[in-house]
Amino acid sequence: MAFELPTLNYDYNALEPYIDAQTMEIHYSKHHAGYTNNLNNAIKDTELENKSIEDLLGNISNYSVAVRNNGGGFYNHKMFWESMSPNGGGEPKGELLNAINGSFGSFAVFKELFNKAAATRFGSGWAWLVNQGGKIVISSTPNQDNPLMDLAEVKGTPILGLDVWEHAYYLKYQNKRPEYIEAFWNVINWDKVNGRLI
Ligand code: MN3
Repeated sequence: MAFELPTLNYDYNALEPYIDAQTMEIHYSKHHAGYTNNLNNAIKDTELENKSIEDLLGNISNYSVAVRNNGGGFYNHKMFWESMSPNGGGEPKGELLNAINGSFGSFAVFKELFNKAAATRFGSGWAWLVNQGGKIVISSTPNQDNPLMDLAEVKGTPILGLDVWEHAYYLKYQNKRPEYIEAFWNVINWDKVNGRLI
């Protein structure tokens, strides 16, 4: 069964001014659609066709570079779109806030460490908040890798991811990745992130 490009639950301009409509349109309809199509092509007529995306990623060291790059791209972007909302921003509550305070001491420290992970990932990649059985940690990965992959340095279940590929911000922010990272905090859907933890 082929993977399908997930629906975007808001308009391309819904996250403005933080993420501009043109970037959203190209990112979703070209990049994410491309990863989805290329993943399907990479697994077509193979034994991988009937596996879940989680199953593919969890055993990714056994598969081709095409499955790794496009399977990661398919999963990561789905999660990324769902992690944002026009009504997002503010601060997390409930279990997630408890977990953040437990791991990092405060929301402010967590934000600083996440920003640093996103800003210092060299080249293209992602910053993550990762659930390791109730304890949450921050990590980053290159390319379209993610913490579900068996070859990830920091493994666990990603509950928040930030795309720091240039295609995610260059039209609006050019070389100013830190400004894009700062803008992201205004659109994070904390209820969704909290729901992934519990
Ligand atoms: Mn991207």
